[in-house]
Amino acid sequence: MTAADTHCPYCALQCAMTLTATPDGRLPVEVSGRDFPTNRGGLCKKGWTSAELLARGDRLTAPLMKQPDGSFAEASWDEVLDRIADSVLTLREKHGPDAIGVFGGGGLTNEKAYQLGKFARIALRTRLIDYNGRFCMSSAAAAANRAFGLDRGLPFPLADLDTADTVLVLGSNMGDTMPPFVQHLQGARAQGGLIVVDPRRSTTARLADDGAGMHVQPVPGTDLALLLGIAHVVIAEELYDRDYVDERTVGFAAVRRSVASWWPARTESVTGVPAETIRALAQRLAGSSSAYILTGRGVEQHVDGTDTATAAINLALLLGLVGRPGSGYGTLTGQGNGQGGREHGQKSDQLPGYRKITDPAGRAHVARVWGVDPADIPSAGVPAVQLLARCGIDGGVRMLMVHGANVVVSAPDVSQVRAALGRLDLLVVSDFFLSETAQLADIVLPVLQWAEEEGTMTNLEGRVIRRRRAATPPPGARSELWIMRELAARLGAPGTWSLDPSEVFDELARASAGGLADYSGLSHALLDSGAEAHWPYPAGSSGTPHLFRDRFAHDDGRARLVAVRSRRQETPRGSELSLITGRLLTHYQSGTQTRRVAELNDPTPRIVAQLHPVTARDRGIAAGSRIRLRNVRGVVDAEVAVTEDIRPDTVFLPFHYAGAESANLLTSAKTDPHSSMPEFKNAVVTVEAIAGAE
Ligand SMILES: Nc1nc2c(c(=O)[nH]1)N[C@H]1C(S)=C(S)[C@@H](COP(=O)(O)OP(=O)(O)OC[C@H]3O[C@@H](n4cnc5c(=O)[nH]c(N)nc54)[C@H](O)[C@@H]3O)O[C@H]1N2
Ligand SMILES: Nc1nc2c(c(=O)[nH]1)N[C@H]1C(S)=C(S)[C@@H](COP(=O)(O)OP(=O)(O)OC[C@H]3O[C@@H](n4cnc5c(=O)[nH]c(N)nc54)[C@H](O)[C@@H]3O)O[C@H]1N2
Ligand code: SF4
Ligand SMILES: [Mo]
Repeated sequence: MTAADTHCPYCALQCAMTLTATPDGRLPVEVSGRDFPTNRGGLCKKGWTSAELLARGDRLTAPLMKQPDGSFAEASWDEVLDRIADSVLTLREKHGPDAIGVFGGGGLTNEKAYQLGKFARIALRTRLIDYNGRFCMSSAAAAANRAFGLDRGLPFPLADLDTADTVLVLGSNMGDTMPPFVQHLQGARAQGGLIVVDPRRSTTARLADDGAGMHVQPVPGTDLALLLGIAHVVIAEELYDRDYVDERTVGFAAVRRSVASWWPARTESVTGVPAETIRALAQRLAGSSSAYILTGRGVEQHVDGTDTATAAINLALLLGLVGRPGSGYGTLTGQGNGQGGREHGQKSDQLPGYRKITDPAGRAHVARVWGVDPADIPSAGVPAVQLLARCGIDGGVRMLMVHGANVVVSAPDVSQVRAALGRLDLLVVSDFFLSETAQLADIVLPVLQWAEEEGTMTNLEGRVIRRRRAATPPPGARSELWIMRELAARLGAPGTWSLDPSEVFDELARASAGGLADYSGLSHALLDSGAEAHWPYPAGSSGTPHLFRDRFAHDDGRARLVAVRSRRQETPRGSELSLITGRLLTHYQSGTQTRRVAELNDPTPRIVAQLHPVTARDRGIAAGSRIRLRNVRGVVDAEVAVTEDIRPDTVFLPFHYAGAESANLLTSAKTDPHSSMPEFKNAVVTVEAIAGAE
């Protein structure tokens, strides 16, 4: 047996595991947990069962081409690659390069994400690339960039949390979404200092029971007001850290003015959180010797998500938490490579190393590494929602390539997305299973799964880690590096297109040199030697586990306190309810992977809505019966779980299900003006019993 030390294919905690396979790499592969600072040997059920997917019979093993009758037929690689290249050349000739779009993913390795950004710009020559990370951490990223001049999920190693006495968790449910994370909250729980803000009594909120802390249950979408209210108390009661604010920040006066009118009683009237609780929160945070503020998707996936994350950062800065040992602010990245996936050029406005695509010096540097003229690098594209909306419209995108996303399940307002994809001349989807998006494709390209490839990922702490190959891929499947090289050759593209992930990494490292996310001191060999590798890791350095200790990344070294205002979001009227969406323990994202593992799927094979008993009674809805959620965008029928865990004015749906059970039939494609994050966590719906249903 041979063993490979690697990391889980799923979330950003990137728990360490060892995969043991037969010497010839044949299946089955065994999974065991491995000691590592984030998981300390623990894995959640998704990690334990991850290798099952390697052996699935419905794995894609040959390219597929859509037939006139709508069915798929297997095709040779030459056939599909020629057809894709021909389409690119024809469309480019007829409509210009922006007739072609690329949609990437935060699950891709750094090497693939880097190569995809380069492929879009200098092989396809389009400016239109963006990715599903836009749906994930973009609001927190925009807020951190604005405040600190740099965005890394956690600017400190996760293990720092262990000794905290207070942790304020805003809209994250890591008890379900990153179970091994919970061990890092034990210190705060022991001190009675775990504070969880969530309209739902989530698994994580429950961890604050029995003296371990507090669950604060605001009206959905009012977190910004709540944070302004806490900041009001911090300033009014002079609980803020005056020296820190003077020495390390700018913008205090404007923030003081912006929170002046958010006295506790007014904040209570908007958020539903009692005024005494708001005061107690401010006092607890200010009185702690070791406090952390963390945000998750619950507060970020809103049209005011950037401002809400900004308000959380303002609070952390007022209290002097950021960059100080034993305290901090951070956001939890989501996808396996949610962090690295956006540092190397998949984002519509960025080049490798987190460079702005509009920065002439950055363009010149990257152009040198790519072997092209800076003028040959296109300008900024458009963010994910806008990219999807351009599909098939006049003068818009005619061909879309999707790598690592299942947009007809996970994008907002999915009936529009489905219609848009249907209007394309050519949809090309790379995946290892026939996802719902792949089912709509004209061409499906079978690619490798995590345990079949080498590469690197960057976890929620900005730590760069190695993914290692443990199993032989099925004959017929190809690496995405190979697909890009083949297409680049057919398109006569400049540049080098290596198949070797370690060579691609070296090029990425050079391209990132001097950028904010500088990987230039890193290589596969260095990572294999066991080096701790938190970026920025410039050549000659030993990395940066702790950011902002001495200075922030703005030119003057100071953080920006940014005054933000609470604007009214769409709120329910009459008998309408707020719909919030989120995740379940055993499903992952659009479910392509986890719906295929019996142990993960069987607990919740169908969509179940959470509804408060009073709300159910008012509508004549019995526990376990079926209900209909409806708004202007769509209709979803679901089984109902009647539970006091949710506010009476709110209904919760998981978004892991496809087709008629997709929660995103109801969500809106309106986006945040700073981050272009859609409003996943707040929609208005009516809820009724389905007549005749048991
Ligand atoms: N099991 C599992 N784990 C995962 C994933 C998965 O799909 N399944 N996905 C991974 C990814 S990509 C991500 S981004 C992370 C996400 O991880 P989390 O951010 O923890 O996940 P969510 O369940 O989307 O949202 C967290 C909580 O936000 C709450 N919420 C909803 N609306 C509001 C609001 O207006 N205010 C507040 N304060 N809270 C609100 C929800 O009730 C929910 O409990 O998880 C990662 N881990
Ligand atoms: N309503 C609602 N919607 C949401 C959210 C929410 O909270 N509520 N959360 C949003 C968030 S945070 C996220 S991150 C998105 C995620 O949404 P999706 O983009 O749909 O995420 P996945 O299901 O992980 O899709 C990844 C697809 O790529 C495939 N895949 C995995 N690895 C690779 C690879 O290396 N190469 C290729 N080519 N394919 C690969 C998988 O099989 C899968 O089909 O959903 C967003 N949508
Ligand atoms: S917490 Fe995340 S990384 Fe860890 S085993 Fe579960 S899915 Fe994998
Ligand atoms: Mo995410």
